[in-house]
Amino acid sequence: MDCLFCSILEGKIPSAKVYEDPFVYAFRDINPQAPVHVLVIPKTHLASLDEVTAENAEAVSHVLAAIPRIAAAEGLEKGYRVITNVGEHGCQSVRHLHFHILGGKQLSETMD
Ligand code: DGP
Repeated sequence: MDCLFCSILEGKIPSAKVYEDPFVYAFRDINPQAPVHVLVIPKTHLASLDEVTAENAEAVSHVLAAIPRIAAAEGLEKGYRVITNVGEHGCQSVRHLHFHILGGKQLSETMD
């Protein structure tokens, strides 16, 4: 399977690691949209949130549990935004489930 983020997980493509545990990997976005822009991914390949079910949701729960710890380590005590893009209308460009953490400045009120 040809997946960019799986290649990052395997170390075939370098990345700026921010956090790692047995289930989760987080690294800096190559094209940051905010002073802090971190991508948080499950080590299990899921193409997007569309593939999450009750049976595999544990992989996602580890990601969600890691996010506040990553945000705190990044100094985002004033707040941050978490986004996951899904599919064409969501402008998802990498088909491995990932959550963007954006922060380090006052973010806009609009999300579209
Ligand atoms: P999305 O549009 O939601 O699928 O976000 C994909 C993000 O992945 C986008 O913000 C740019 C980032 N990205 C793409 N290729 C690479 C890469 O090779 N390394 C890193 N660190 N980020 C990447």
